[in-house]
Amino acid sequence: MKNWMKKLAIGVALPGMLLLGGCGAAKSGGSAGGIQERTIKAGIGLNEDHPEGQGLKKFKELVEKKSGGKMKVQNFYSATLGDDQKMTEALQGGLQEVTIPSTSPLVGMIKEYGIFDFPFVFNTEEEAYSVLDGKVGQELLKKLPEHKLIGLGYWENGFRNLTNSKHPVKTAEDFKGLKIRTMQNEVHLDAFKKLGANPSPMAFSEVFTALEGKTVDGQENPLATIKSSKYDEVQPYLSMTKHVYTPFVFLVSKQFWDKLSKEEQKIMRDSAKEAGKYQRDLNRKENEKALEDLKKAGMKVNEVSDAEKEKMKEIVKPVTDKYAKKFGQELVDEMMSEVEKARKE
Ligand code: TK8
Repeated sequence: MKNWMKKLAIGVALPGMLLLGGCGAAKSGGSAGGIQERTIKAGIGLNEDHPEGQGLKKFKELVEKKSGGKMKVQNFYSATLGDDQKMTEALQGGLQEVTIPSTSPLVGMIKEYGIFDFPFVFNTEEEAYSVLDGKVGQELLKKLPEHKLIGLGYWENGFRNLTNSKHPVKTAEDFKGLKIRTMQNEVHLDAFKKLGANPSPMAFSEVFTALEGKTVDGQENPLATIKSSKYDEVQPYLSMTKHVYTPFVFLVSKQFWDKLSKEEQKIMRDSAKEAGKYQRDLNRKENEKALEDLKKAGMKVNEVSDAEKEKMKEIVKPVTDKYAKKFGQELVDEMMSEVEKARKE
């Protein structure tokens, strides 16, 4: 390069670099090829020891390896960057690059995500995967870009079970009068009301304190979360209600995504997928192990019979019928036929 050209190049590049220097993620990119130095801030609500935390660690390893160390991922666990909703907004505003929230608190933004909140739809994780990784789940990912988000697939939160400080929940009757924290989600709220409980929606990071201070009697989450969040310290009863399956959705800020080259986008996509497979496998194993650990920790665990679950399902049917209309009956039917198909396989 001739000297004057160099000077010109520096003269043009320098002010731009200074301007953008404050936000590591926002360096020049565009859809040309190549890999640039990038900083990716990734945050989740759960702890590092949770399978979601371990999955995020795997994602970091993969991105850094595939990019030859140029793309760096900084992980933040335990809602240190905020709760699911707050981090999602940070992605929309371009202030954070990655988060992996439960789909449930996103229903205020994309109502159709509420179909995953219908109780007793899935019996096994595999049934859920067939819907999430199939047409229904993939169509829902396409709704994200208009909300300034990119979805790279689904990880697993899992089947939720109820814990509380009052009594074992074995029958539909036993929900009556229990003050239960729910996610910020209208289907959950209405379903628990129908069961006669007294639900109160709350961000995840407030739950431990609310349980400890007895603001609420109980909460519901997958076993791995109950263990990782140490709810056994404040909740004597664990009832295996398995009433609903919650997916995580892997989100990237669209502002950030649009700056990435095709090659960089592929690194993100492949890493999210590979780490997602790892995360789901680990999650299923951890949910099994967590049950034993929670028993050892002294929680009184009870099973709920299929007949009682059937009763609970009947009770909440008016709620699912109402929301099926709101979210789109066709979409719900599609989900159900996917489940039927998976059940036969
Ligand atoms: C963590 C949450 C959590 C969810 C909840 O950020 O809020 O109860 O189950 O896993 O997404």
